[in-house]
Amino acid sequence: MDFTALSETIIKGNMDGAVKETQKALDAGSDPQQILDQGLIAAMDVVGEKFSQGTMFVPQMLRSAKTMQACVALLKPQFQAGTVSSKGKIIMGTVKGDLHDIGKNLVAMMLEGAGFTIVDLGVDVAPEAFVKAVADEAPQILGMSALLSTTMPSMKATIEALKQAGHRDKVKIMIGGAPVTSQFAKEIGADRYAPDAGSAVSEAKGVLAAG
Ligand code: B1M
Repeated sequence: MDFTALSETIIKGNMDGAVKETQKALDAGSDPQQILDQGLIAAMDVVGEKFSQGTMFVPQMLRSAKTMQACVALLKPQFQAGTVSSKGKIIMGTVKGDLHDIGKNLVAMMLEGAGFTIVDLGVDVAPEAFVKAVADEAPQILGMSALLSTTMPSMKATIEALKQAGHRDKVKIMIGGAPVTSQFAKEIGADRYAPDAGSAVSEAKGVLAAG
C-alpha cells in the first residue's frame, strides 16, 4: 500500500485527516509496522528536512508531532502482545535538556509489546533522577534517548552519576536517538546501542539472554 496520503496529512499537521488515513490503512489490512515506518516516521523525516531548510518552523513541527502521536495511539493496540509475564523491567527516559519523546515512546511501546515492564520517566530527565529510579526500581535495563547533539553529553553524565552512586554494575545501559551512534555508545561506556525501536527490542532480549 502507498502511504503518501498519510504522510502528507502528518506533514501538514492535519490530525483528523491523519487519523482517518491511519484507520483506513488498518482497515485495508496494512501491516502496522509498515504504516509506522513508511507513513509516520517517513513523514517526520520530511518535517525535519523542511525545518533544516527553513521552510517549516517549531510550531508546525510540534503540530506534526502531535498528529503523529494521535496516529501512534491508534496503532498501539496492534503492537501489544497478549497476556505475557514480564520479561524484565526497563527504565526509559529522554535525557536532560531534551523534550523529544516520539522515538522514546515508540521504543517503550515496542518493548512493552514484547513483554517488558516499562517505567517511563518522561522527558528532560536529569542524571540524578535516572540514578534514583535505578536505585528504587532495580531494573535490568536503563534506556536513554537523545535527539539533540547538544543533549548527548547528558547520557555520559548519567553513566558517571550511576558510577558515583555505586549503581553502574547493577544495570545494563541502552542508548538511542537519531544523532546517537554505536561508536558514541562505546565511548561513553553504554552497554547497548539501538538505531530503531525494533533493534531496541532485540538488544533488550539480548541483555536478558546474556544473564
Ligand atoms: Co526537534 N529537532 N527541536 N522538535 N525535531 C530535530 C531532532 C532536528 C534533527 C531537526 C532538524 O534540524 N532537522 C534538530 C536536532 C539537530 C541536532 O541537534 N542534531 C531539532 C532541533 C534543532 C530542535 C529545537 C532545538 C528547535 C528549536 O527550538 N529551535 C527544539 C529543541 C527542544 C528541546 O528538546 N529542548 C526542538 C523541538 C521539537 C518539537 C518540540 C517541536 C518536536 C518534538 C515533539 C515531541 O517529541 N513530542 C520536534 C520534532 C518533532 C523534531 C523532528 C522533526 C522529528 C523527531 C521525531 O519524532 N522523529 C526531528 C527531525 C528528525 O528526526 N527527522 C527534530 C521520529 C521518531 C520516531 O524518530 O526520535 O529518531 P526518533 O526515534 C527513533 C530512533 O532514533 C530510535 O528509535 C526510534 C524509533 O525507531 N530511538 C531509540 C530513539 N530513542 C531510542 C532509545 C533507545 C533505542 C532507540 O534505547 C533506549
